[in-house]
Amino acid sequence: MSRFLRPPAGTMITVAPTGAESRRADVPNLPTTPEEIAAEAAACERAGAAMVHVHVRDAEHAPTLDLPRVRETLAAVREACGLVVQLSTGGSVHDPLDARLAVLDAEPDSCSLTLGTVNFGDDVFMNPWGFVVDLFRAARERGIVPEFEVFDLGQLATLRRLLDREGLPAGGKVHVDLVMGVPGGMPGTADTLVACVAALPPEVTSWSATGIGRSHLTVLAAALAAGGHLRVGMEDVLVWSRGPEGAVPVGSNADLVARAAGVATQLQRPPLPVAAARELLGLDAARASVA
Ligand code: KMH
Ligand code: ZN
Repeated sequence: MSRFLRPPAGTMITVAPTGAESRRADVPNLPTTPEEIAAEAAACERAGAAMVHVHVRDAEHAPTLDLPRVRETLAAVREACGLVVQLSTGGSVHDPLDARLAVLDAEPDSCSLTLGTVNFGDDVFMNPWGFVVDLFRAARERGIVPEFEVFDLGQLATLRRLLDREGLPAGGKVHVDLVMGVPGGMPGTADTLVACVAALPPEVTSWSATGIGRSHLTVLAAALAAGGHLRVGMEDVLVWSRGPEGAVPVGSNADLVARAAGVATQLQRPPLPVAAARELLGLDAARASVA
């Protein structure tokens, strides 16, 4: 329980601006072009984010893992801001495993690494054990730091198995993101979050939480209270508030980051600067391990 007694002094805020699920036709302010994603990332850095979780879209705004387009998007983000760049290896539920692995060739600072297969709405998000191991090894060979995405509590047992068999990732830090509230995954409730935190392997050096859809604010508040970091963004939530007048849509990713930063600051866990996030994630050590 000691991790509850000494919460981290700051809050690392990750923004996930785009995702693979929402259609631009339905969400006109969803950033999808390299320029839009880069500009949104820069605005989010000013609002308090330290890392950006990037999904790439093609010229028709559809999800793509096309490597030249991935490289172009990453280059635009790096040109526009100093955020830690995390590339999604989850892609969309329709992407083949080999293409999801190949995005590491774009050399992001970090990559998502989901620890198991999960129902995902009416679809299935495939992450078989062999793929988890391949992705872990490929990231370590390249000095890329994985963020372990956990959609269900049982996936923490898979993290235990992975660390036992493969050892620590590049850089030696172990960062977990609890993704809560996906239809098919664990619910986005405070008691579920606390159960996950209690089940984190001792090698875990930091964790964050992401509340999908209606669970967004519950998970944000619970994560801060339990000593975690945050992920917010239009990949995860498109409704800013609900009231008698109906649902108010999210204005921008930077609005979501600013709200999270404000709550974190009120709780004396202000946003971590990028340099502190790099240290937290072991990025420089990871890079040095392959230099
Ligand atoms: N789009 C989801 C199927 C990740 O980025 O690694 C998977 C996802 C997780 O978003
Ligand atoms: Zn994602």
